[in-house]
Amino acid sequence: MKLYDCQIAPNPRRVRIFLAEKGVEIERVELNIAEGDNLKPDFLAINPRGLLPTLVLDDGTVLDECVAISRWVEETWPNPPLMGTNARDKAFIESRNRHMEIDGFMSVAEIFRNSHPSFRDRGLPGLSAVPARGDRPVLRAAEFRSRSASVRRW
Ligand SMILES: N[C@@H](CCC(=O)N[C@@H](CS)C(=O)NCC(=O)O)C(=O)O
Repeated sequence: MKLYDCQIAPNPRRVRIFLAEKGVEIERVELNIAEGDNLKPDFLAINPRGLLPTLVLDDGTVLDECVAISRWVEETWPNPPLMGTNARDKAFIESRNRHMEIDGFMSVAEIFRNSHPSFRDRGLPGLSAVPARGDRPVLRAAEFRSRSASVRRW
């Protein structure tokens, strides 16, 4: 089993935090996104999306997406449970995770990808940046930030 990782990138970090909370060690292969390691043919043969984190299981199954990898870890090492143990908690955690990803993370990623020159042709290989039209991603990120400050804690 191998986890394709990148120390400087936020999505791989989410999985590293999840693994640390679980106390689970997985062999890691460090790729340097800044140098384009993730866009080289060797890695694109593993994950054609060219995105990290990517986990390759012992049976050859390739999992990408932080939440999918975390789900696999949660089911494989159930303790301590991090994704809820009953219907209410599982649904609550899933809903908060989607708020964070869709409202927060994606809007910030759109701003970054469409405005930072280093990320012109990144995100998905071959898909170039589209200069942001209007301020919608900025407004979405600000809305998420203000809503998060007042969200009910559990
Ligand atoms: N939705 C994906 C996002 C993965 C993603 O965008 N990863 C970034 C690092 S934070 C990446 O691999 N970028 C490669 C690039 O920009 O070339 C997930 O949750 O894992």
